[in-house]
Amino acid sequence: MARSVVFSGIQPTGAIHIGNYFGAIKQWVAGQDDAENIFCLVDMHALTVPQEPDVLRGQILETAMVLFAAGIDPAKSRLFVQSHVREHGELTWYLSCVASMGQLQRMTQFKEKSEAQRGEVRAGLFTYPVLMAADILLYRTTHVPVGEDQKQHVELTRDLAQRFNASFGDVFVIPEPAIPKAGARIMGLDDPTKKMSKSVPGSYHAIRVLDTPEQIKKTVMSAQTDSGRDVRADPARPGITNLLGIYAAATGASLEAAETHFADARGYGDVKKELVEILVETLRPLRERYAELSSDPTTVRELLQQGADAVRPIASETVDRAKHAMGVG
Ligand code: AQP
Repeated sequence: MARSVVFSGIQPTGAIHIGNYFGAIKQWVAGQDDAENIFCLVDMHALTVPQEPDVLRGQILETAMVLFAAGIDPAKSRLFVQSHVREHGELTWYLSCVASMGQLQRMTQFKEKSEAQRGEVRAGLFTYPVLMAADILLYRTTHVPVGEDQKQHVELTRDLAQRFNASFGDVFVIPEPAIPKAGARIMGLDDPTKKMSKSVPGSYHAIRVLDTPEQIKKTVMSAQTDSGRDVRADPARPGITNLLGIYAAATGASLEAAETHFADARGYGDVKKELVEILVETLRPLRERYAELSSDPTTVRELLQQGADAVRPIASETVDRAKHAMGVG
């Protein structure tokens, strides 16, 4: 049977936090032997919202180092930067001649994000899902691990691929969304009703994987909690539910097991103290490997070039086939 090809992307839009780590990166590392994995630093996607060029450049390298430090192994998986493979932009054009405006207007993420850009909504934000479709289709991807919030974009990718194949012949593999099991959706510590995000400012919003033990302690101890002392997951008490979710994600326990573990806790303070210790220890190896890698950025840049060199021929062949099928090139 043909091996699965799994494509995953991450935006270099800020410091990687434990939501990215527990929700995605940790699972990417664990799945490296199960399929052919392609990991892409989607820097072109990052440009759909304003970025400072030098800051962005630094974030691309830092995100790569975090991924290698977390255990992405260049001997097993491909890790590269999207803009290093020109075919991403090229296929986007051909697919955008198949996509309809109506389809793109129905994307809920565009509606949400364009609210934030009120006044000057960028065309790139509108066509972002077509670039994402190109990312996926270039590599004959069979599976795309995505959270619920990105599922609509994978459906669009499938639709574009099916439409293209129906009009021009069998060029694209139709990918399947793979919704990860234990949906570890980590919320902001300053506001547990909002998803933890790289681009949300504020020192007490996120725990970054490179935070020092002191920073982790400060952020966890300042986490917003709810009224009452019961250590129990409950949608009406998002603060403690989030802390229990982080504990569960860090230890590999279920949410129920986390509740049982803290059954004798005297209040939120006990939970927070233990959480600090667990997070510091869980993230320690990553932080140490990052320190080694960051002393040798040249090697990391070389690894990224090798990743791009390895995937480019696949991308190039797909674009050539698509162009030829459409009657150009
Ligand atoms: N809070 C979260 N909990 C669980 N998983 C999360 N992911 C992101 N935030 C959480 C997962 O991390 C992977 C890479 O994310 P991305 O950079 O491609 O997209 P994102 O969801 O937009 O990430 P951020 O941190 O919220 O960044 P910004 O602020 O730039 O938008 C994805 O698999 C995502 O599900």
